[in-house]
Amino acid sequence: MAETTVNKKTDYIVHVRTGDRKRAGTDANIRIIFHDNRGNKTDKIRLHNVFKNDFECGHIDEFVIQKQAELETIEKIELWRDNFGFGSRWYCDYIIIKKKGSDTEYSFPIYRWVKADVHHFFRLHDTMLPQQDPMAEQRWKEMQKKRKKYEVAQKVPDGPAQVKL
Ligand SMILES: [Ca+2]
Repeated sequence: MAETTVNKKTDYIVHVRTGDRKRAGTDANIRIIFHDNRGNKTDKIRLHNVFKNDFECGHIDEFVIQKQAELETIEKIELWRDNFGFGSRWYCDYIIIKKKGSDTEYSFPIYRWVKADVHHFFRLHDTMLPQQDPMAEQRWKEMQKKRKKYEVAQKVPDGPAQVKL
């Protein structure tokens, strides 16, 4: 194994937005692994709040993930779900990860249906340059479209700041 071992642990804050389209919400179990730029990764993490119905249509859910490997730059996420519940299908808009106590956000635009029992890999959109992207041309174009959509969505919180000028 060429991977370096991460002994240091840290907590992460994860925000997940479920799409507001029809039947976007789910009760399925959502699991995720974070991968960093050095080949390190977290354990399998179940995104789950005990007393809350997570992943409902149009909602942003927050998860506090404790004591996971302290990664450097989170470059990639591995995301999957099971088939639990009626209408387990799930449309995810995006996932944003932060290390607790840090302002750096790792944003993963998704904007797609997450199929059951398939491990989906998503890359950090800020670092994805065409020349580094091993994915096919078609895939790249698709991601660019999603990225544009994501940026538009992100402009909403900036609105009032622009008005202040
Ligand atoms: Ca739910």
